[in-house]
Amino acid sequence: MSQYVNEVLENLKKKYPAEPLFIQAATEILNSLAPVVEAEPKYRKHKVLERLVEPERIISFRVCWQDDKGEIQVNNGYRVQFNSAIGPYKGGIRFHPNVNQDTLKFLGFEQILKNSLTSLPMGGGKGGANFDPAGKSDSEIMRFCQAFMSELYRHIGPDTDVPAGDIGVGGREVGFMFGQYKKLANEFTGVLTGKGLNWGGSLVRPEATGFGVVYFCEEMLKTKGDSLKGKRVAVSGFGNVAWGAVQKANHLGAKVVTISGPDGYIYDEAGIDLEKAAYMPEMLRTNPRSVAPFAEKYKSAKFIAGKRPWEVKVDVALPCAIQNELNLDDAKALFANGCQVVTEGSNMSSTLEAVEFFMHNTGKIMFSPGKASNAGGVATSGLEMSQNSMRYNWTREEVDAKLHQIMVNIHKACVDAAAKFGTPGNYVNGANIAGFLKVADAMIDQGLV
Ligand code: 2IT
Repeated sequence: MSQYVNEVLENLKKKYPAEPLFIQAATEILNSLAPVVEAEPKYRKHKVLERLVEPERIISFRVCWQDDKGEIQVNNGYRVQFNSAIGPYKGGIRFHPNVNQDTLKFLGFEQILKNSLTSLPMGGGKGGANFDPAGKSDSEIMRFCQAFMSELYRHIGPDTDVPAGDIGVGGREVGFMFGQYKKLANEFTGVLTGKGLNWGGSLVRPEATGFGVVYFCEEMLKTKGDSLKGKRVAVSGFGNVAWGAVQKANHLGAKVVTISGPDGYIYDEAGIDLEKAAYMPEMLRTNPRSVAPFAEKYKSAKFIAGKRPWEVKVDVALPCAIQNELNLDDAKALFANGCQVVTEGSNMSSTLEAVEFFMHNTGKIMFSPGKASNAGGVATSGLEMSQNSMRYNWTREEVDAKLHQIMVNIHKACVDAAAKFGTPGNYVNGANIAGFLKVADAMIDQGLV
């Protein structure tokens, strides 16, 4: 408990009653920081928490475009430039119907600490639009991306703010946005990451988030003298993160028995192997709202409509879909079924109640928050930025080795910080504290700006 933390949180709740996701993220993070701000009065003196919870800048703009029928469409675009204490703003762009300022503030806040954990020089930011890519033609996607970038380009730059992909934004969208930025700025620079390999992208970036999740999970199991080999794994989602996680889990000898979509989950007792994983991106392109086609293509797979995969008996759970996809009942079900480790792949996969349940059962079930275990995506974006600056490309092996080492280092940073501040084995506290310290000290070093 910390009076300082409570005051800041109470003020935040009063000020932003319409931002439940941001308040959820802030509650989890600030509560973890209580022992740090109590031990070090300088953070209170410099009002670091009050400053940290306010984005440095939020850009909110209109995006007008024309659909294939010639109808005019109007969407809302945003970029939350949250914190630049340790580097240019960095973070993805999400296109999803439920995107609003609250969503992007929660994601941007998480991103500050995540990027700090990677040990690369990147500040925290996030952007997006309430645009639904489902069912849109390539031309519609292109026109939307161009309209979005026509406004955003004036606020970003390779040393200012470097966006990337997130839900609804992959290689195709990054391509269209990059083309429009280049045309408007008359510059070919590393202003976006997740670019195509022929025009400045990095090897391993597409699969990096999922690979990193599984590398992190393997490190967690290692602390118990165990490994993923032979484990039964439940993955949720079937997008970019889930796709990488399924592959790497297979590489490390695990058996993946589930993936999921907004409409239900796939249970495949034969295992979702590398060949089946290759079908996931195709399914995503065809319809990002349904995982059902997987069961039509593979006879061993069953589609369970309207449910989430956490009811399946597994050793390892990797939530890789979207925020709040794992609630208290799901956490209890996993625990009751003997699940040993939950490694988040999506940002804030678990509700506050589920996180509290996991923290309460530290020692009996291991749990890591997305900001630590999914940091491999943005870390590899950082590696893409380095390659762009050097005008040089590393090989697949070089990038993968760096990604792996970064995940090992993040895991160690979390374990060490958790132990140092009195909650050994608590990855939530460890991640929040380790991420915070670097940013907070940089903010103090740089004065009141
Ligand atoms: O949530 C995330 O870390 C991302 N969407 C990736 C951000 C990035 O800049 O690569």
